[in-house]
Amino acid sequence: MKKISFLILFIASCWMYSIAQDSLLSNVYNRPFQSLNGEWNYIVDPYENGFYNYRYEPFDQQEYPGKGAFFLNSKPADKTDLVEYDFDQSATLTVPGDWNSQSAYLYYYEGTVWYKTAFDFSKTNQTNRVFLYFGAVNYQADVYLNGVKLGTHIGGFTPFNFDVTDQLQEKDNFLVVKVDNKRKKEGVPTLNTDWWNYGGITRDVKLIETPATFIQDYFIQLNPENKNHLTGYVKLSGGAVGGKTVRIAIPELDINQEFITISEGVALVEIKLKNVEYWSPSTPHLYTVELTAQAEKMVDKIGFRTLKTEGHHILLNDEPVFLKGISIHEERPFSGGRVHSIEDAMQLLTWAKELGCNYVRLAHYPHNEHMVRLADQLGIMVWEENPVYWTISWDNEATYLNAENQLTEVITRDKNRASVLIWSMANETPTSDARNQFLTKLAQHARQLDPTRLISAALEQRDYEGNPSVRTIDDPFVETVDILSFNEYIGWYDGLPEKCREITWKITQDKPVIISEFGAGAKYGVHGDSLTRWSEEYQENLSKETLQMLDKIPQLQGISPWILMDFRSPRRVLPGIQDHWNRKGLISEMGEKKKAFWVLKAYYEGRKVRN
Ligand code: GCB
Repeated sequence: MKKISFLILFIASCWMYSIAQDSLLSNVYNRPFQSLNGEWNYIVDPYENGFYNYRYEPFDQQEYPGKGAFFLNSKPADKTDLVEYDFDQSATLTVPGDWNSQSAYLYYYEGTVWYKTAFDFSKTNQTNRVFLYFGAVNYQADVYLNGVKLGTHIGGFTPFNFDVTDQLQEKDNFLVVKVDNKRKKEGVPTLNTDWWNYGGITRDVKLIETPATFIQDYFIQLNPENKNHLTGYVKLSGGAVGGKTVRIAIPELDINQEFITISEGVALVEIKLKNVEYWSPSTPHLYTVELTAQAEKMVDKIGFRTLKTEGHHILLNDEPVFLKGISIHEERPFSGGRVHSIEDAMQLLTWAKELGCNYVRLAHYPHNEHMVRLADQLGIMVWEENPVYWTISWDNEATYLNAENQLTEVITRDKNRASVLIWSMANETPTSDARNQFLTKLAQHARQLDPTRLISAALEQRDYEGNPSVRTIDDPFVETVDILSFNEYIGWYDGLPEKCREITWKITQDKPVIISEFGAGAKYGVHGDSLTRWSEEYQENLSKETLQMLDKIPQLQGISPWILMDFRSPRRVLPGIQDHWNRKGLISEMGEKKKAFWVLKAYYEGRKVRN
């Protein structure tokens, strides 16, 4: 009975995909591609002169836009011709990469920058399709190929693609992208955050070639109710997709099975397994999974494990697990800026490993795909988060749809990663009816797309019945989540470190508790006694006090202190200390370990697996 209900959930989830994401390709790192990374010409356009005519009407909605429209990449026809821009004479930025850390003039810039690149492309087979894929563009991208608008994407941290088969030429293609990172009240995130609003084409850009009918997406996971069954689906797109054969092979497990697509190109998958080596932090085994459909064959590396909660325990492969974690921003060590390379992801996760972590909270937005793929390989469990942060416009339907779309895109990208345990809906959002409805709807959406993961959100703690020494989570959203998580800053924003000794916790729900944040600011190399703000000693002392306090929560199943490395934030202005850096890192941006690093490492070395 349970198995049937699970299958129904999966069927529902593939239907959700066909409605929500008609063309987003998954597994882009294992498909044939041509990279468009490199040096792109750019024009800074604070007044959006290349987008609107002087009556403030968008050029791309005019029948005859005229030469002022930047997406046309116009050139003067002769010496008398007036064209007031020239991409080819403009400077270049490296793609992928944020603009703020590539040019001193753009360090604080928030607004529109136009990017342009040129390329040739030859298909390997004339009947093939070609997709133009962006790993992420912050925040809004308007994309034009050879003078034709392909579309607009909103949301700075998730992938999107366009089918460009009909627009592509063999020679002299020009691709123009208008990137706008202005913060907006109705945006996701909204105006106010505590991180740098890095603008630009921040992740890989590539042309991906597929056969006319192709594997768009698949979801292959262990059935949480049965450790010897793989359950999921493969979804074909392009042309007539019903009644087609899809083959799944896992050579190491002697699996080679065929399935037939039933409708909308979806083939439901049920595979019996024997002798599986389950994925876990101590055995991060990944199987090579081969998927074949029509003319296409692709591989992925997938780990198999079960995940559920039982009372206040988190069970990984039926064993309780304590999440020894650290929060991470997608900020590049040493040189600054947004992380986008495998090397940078490796540096951050290597530090997490050195700290003794088996878990990372990727705050406060979806990080690049390398992070989760490396986490799969390294055996690090992951919390992924939607950028619903602080004060979103809860009543605005477009804001909700934007948040839902960003969530759909990250789930589409990462749902086959064994490391991903938790989809977090939001961070520190103030309760209200509109907010509760917004988050509940979002959580329902996540569950429909992915019935195998746990749902959470970083909530807030407060006084229990007006008593400041007893703390609780008083938030209607606790009913919806699988894991109770909250941020707390007792001893930093709330009193001094020794206040931790007075606090007791009254959490009434029998669900696992993860402390999603705690911490203190310290600048590396600043020393003082344990009550001197910004000293390493204060941070060290508060870490010790906090860990002792949190250990008294009976349901405690994990922590992810704030934060692995110092990160840029325009909110942090204290001269000589912050200088636009949030200093709560256990490691400085130059890789120097502060005293609190060793406190947490020692705690993790001695930490029991279960409470
Ligand atoms: C928080 C936020 C985080 C901030 C942190 C801080 O609660 O979730 O984004 O950076 O506090 O440093 O104040």
